[in-house]
Amino acid sequence: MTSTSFQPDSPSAQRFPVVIVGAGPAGLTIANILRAASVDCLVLELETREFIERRPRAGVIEEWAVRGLRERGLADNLLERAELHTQCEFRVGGRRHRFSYTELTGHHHYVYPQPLLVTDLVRAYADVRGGAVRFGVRDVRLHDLDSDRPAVSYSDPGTGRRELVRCEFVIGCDGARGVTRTALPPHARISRQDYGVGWLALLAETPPSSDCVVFGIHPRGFAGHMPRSAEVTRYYLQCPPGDDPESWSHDRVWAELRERLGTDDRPPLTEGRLIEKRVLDMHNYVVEPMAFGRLFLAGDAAHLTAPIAAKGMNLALHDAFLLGDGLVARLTRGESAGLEGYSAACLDRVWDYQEFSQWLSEVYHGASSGDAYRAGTALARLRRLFSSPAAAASFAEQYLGKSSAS
Ligand code: RFL
Repeated sequence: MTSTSFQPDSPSAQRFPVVIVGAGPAGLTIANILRAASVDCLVLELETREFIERRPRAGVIEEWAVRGLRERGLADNLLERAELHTQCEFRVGGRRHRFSYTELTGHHHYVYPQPLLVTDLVRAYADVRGGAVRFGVRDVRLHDLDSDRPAVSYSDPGTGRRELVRCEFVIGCDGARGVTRTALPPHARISRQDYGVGWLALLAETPPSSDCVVFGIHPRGFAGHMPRSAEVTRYYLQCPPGDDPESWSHDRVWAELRERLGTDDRPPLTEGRLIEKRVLDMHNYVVEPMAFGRLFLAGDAAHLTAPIAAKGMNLALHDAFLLGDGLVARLTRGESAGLEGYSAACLDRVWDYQEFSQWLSEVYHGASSGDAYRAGTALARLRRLFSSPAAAASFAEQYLGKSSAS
């Protein structure tokens, strides 16, 4: 392992059975599962609590994930406030194609903004269950991962001192830019895939312009419309990777959205102030296995899926349920099967969702690739989706996350 031994500034190390690095959906869900079983843990988070409770990101949550949260007492607000989505719409060549996945399957999506879920999870963990968390920590480092007594050190934001925490398990939930992935041993395999496109991710202070998610397939590039709430709508515009968000003025954004999402039989989009504007380079990676000795990775730290099919947070929750339950079994009953099977059980779903994202990416981006062959096959996929009940059923299953065992 690339972890080191370390002497802290403080004379005595803190002790927790589990240290979780990162307070996103994955880390906070695991922390809640542990606390509910009276297993102590410490969550170390780089940002402030206010920041993570406002950070806009995901919105679409799959039914099995909500069920998992509900069974763990973590979905009360979500069930009260989330919207149910039952259909989506493809706009191709100025024509609209409705896709009612609930009609086909009886199942739906929940839409609940990620910052609300994170707020619920922090409250449940820190305020209700009294769990330990340090916000604003700096320079987290992992130590002695190849021993039975690993440790994590960090710089305390208040005192500036380096603190050491001894533990039995280190849980890396620090997302795509975290530090725990840098402690992987050389035999860890990281598979990567780059779509070669960027998405300008936008949040607009405006009500949705349609009652459902809309995918615009256009020769100028993909555009997406994702309702988030009555006041806020997420939009996406395909752009070159690494594009400067500042080159996208308010007028340019709305002109491009109107062009790529326009149809003859719908009123124009309702414009509004853009409250988030950032370019995401569309790429994926998967770390295999997701566990190395006493280090376990979960969520985006272990695997990134570009937000093409809205799968990342769902995968983070799936990992969290399995890892939380596995840690509880090990630490309260001495049963190791859950932890031993953790990586393989997660990776089945991870690869299933990766494959679907790749399929969908070609549908979104083929038409604007400049390659007539790719454009032709992308349109063939869409025609099959709109005309073949078997293709439609298969798409609905994957879109809803029903294809993997839940
Ligand atoms: P997170 O949420 O990134 O949380 C990681 C946490 O770790 C902290 N951290 C550190 N803490 C301590 N020390 C360090 N060195 C640290 N480095 C980082 C960070 O501050 C953060 O608090 O990871 P997690 O928990 O794995 O959750 C993953 C999800 O956040 C992610 O997959 C989704 O947001 C992806 N995603 C979507 N997923 C869905 O399932 N449905 C969607 O509709 C959806 N839409 C989206 C998305 C992601 C997007 N962006 C911004 C990439 C839309 C967008 C625009």
